[in-house]
Amino acid sequence: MKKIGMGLVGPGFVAGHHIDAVRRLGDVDVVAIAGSSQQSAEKKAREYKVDRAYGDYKALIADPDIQVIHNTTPNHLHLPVTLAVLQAGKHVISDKPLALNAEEGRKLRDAAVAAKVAHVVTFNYRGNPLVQQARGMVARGETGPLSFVRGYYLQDWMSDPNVYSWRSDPAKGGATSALGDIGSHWCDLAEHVAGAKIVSVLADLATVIPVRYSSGASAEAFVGTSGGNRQPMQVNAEDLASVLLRFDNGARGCFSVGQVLPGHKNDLELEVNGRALSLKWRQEEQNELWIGRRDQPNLNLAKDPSLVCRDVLPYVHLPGGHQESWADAFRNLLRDAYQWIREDGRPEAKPAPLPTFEDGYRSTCLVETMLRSHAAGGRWEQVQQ
Ligand code: SOE
Repeated sequence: MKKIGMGLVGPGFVAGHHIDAVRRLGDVDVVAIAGSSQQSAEKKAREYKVDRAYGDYKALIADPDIQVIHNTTPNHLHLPVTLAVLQAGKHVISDKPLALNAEEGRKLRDAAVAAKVAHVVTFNYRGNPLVQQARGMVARGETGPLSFVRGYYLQDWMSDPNVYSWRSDPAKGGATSALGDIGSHWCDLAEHVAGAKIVSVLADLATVIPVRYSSGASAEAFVGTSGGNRQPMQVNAEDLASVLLRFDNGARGCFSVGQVLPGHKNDLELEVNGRALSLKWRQEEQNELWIGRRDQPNLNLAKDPSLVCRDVLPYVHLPGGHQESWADAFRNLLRDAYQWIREDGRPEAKPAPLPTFEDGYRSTCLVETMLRSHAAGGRWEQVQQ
């Protein structure tokens, strides 16, 4: 089988996980990476054992050995880099959020559809086997009609005021921080599992740490800080938010996000309550799905190929009791993406769970509606798309 040539632009925190995941697929060749300068690209290329390095992403896009480009740059570069990939007629995998705002998100969705290529946004929690199990149970009516969808996505890596990341800089991260970075994951997962769309929101946002201290370099996610000469930086974007939700199937919901909550590492939880039963999944205990009932004992369904539904089996790689993890779910998402790429991105060949630029655009609309709701003093706002 001829290998597919892959190139990556933006070798920061998540880039190594993209490279690791595609290497594990076996039929993808990591051809090159592009960074902000030739020197930094070469350093990263050595680290990731990639042969070619480009200091200019346009040169990487023009490389004839590359058919698919992963965009893992900070948010403000999503639009120019991804548009250039689409203009070159190449397949594209973009990190979330798809763009800085809904206007940019729409541009990218339209350009992707017009380019007739595969376009994927990394809402990677969809790749977890028990997420797919929960989605199937809701879709088959096992939960009964949903009345409530709730949860949270909490982290602590921004609790230290010495963490100043591009996410806090509106020019690079956009007007939002926690909602765009991790609220986008939660809402995508909630809609994906519930099989329903959020139609209106009421949001309350807060900036717990309004002044951060920058060393000049953008802090990587989850990496601790060290001393040095630091400049105070005013931060206006939210690092904490709570949102009430209404869904198009009549369900109500709510979720909170925060990145300044000590002890919460990557604590994403989603619970759906149907009239017949409830389901709860937590990212940090991702090998179990809680099933809650009123008239029978509650139980924890283990991620075990002999216990999950048949259509979930491609997402499970190890027997029960053998824990699978974030990286395995990430690889599942990219496996689906490359399956679509092998089909040349034909819309009818897209694997059903795979998130596209349509989902990425939708997410930018949801976050924008939440910002609007908060700015209006905490008012119900309809999602416009
Ligand atoms: C940082 O908050 C981050 O890396 C997110 O950007 C990812 O999308 C999430 O999966 C883990 O946390």
